[in-house]
Amino acid sequence: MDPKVTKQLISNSTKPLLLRNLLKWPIMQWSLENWTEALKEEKMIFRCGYFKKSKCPQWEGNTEFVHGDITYFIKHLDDKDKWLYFDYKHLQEHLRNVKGIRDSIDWAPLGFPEIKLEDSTIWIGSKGAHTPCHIDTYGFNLVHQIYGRKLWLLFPPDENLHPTRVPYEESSIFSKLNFFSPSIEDFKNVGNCQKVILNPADVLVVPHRWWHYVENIETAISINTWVPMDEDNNERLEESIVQFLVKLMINSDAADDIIRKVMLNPNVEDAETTVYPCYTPSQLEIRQTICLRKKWPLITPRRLLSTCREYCRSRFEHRVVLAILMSNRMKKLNFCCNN
Ligand SMILES: O=C(O)CCC(=O)C(=O)O
Ligand SMILES: [Fe+2]
Repeated sequence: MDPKVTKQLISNSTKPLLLRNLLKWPIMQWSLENWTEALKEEKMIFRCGYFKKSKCPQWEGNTEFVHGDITYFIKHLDDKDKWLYFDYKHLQEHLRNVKGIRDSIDWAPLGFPEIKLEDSTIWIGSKGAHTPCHIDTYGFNLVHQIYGRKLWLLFPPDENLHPTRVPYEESSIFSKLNFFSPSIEDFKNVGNCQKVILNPADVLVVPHRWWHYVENIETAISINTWVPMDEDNNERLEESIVQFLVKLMINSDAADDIIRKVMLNPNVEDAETTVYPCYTPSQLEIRQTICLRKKWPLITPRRLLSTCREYCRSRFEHRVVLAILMSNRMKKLNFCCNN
């Protein structure tokens, strides 16, 4: 198929799209021995989880991190009690000089020739390694299975999978549901699941804001890229408004320690010095873990926004608030000014 047509079909897709046996990158010929040889000089960090029942998902903050290398990974592949995941690694920062990877990455057959190694992310995991169910806030996702098989469970954006979120967090919204060791009661109202098992050479298109739970059903490697969308600007704007209003609230005279605790992330001590980068899922999960452990409320941005609106209405001239909001928007989201 003409890549331009493929690009259109992918970009317009509102349901997951599975393209079987499509991409044939040279690194797909590599055996585990070839991977071991190619990565032997690389320092790696693995998320180490367990094959055990747990009430909550195995949040990143609860799992251990192990520094090692590919030989360590291979040595532990048959462990019965634990799994290892070199996950969510931007190739721009990791393995970028490994011979063969850069030249292999080619999203052109899908109509995205401009996407290179710098915009791609790699996931290398043993059987059982998984990513708790979440929504990626920005863009849509192209996933290419390189080695082994991987299970994907997908749900439409409006399915209630019990999102967890605290202010100042973006990029991902995690579900409280534990798909790795599920309890039946938690899932009694969950439906509309689409199950996909990815084989090498398959491409999965995950549309904007679809929930996904992902688990390696054997040793597996995949590479993906999130393609930005116009909608991302709205998401960023909403995030910015949330940040701004929360800051306004917690710095006001009316705010007491309880409001601060509820509104701020557990590890944000001082709102004045807070900067707002895009947080990585690891930071996000660590925060969520702390939040869950301390039994602090997890608030959705929408609820927070309405709470903030009420708060502002009762204390400020509405127009003043709007003006501040707009200037804040211009400052923080300078891409808005350029559009
Ligand atoms: O492969 C995984 O474990 C998770 C992948 C994922 O969440 C993504 O590509 O958005
Ligand atoms: Fe994701």
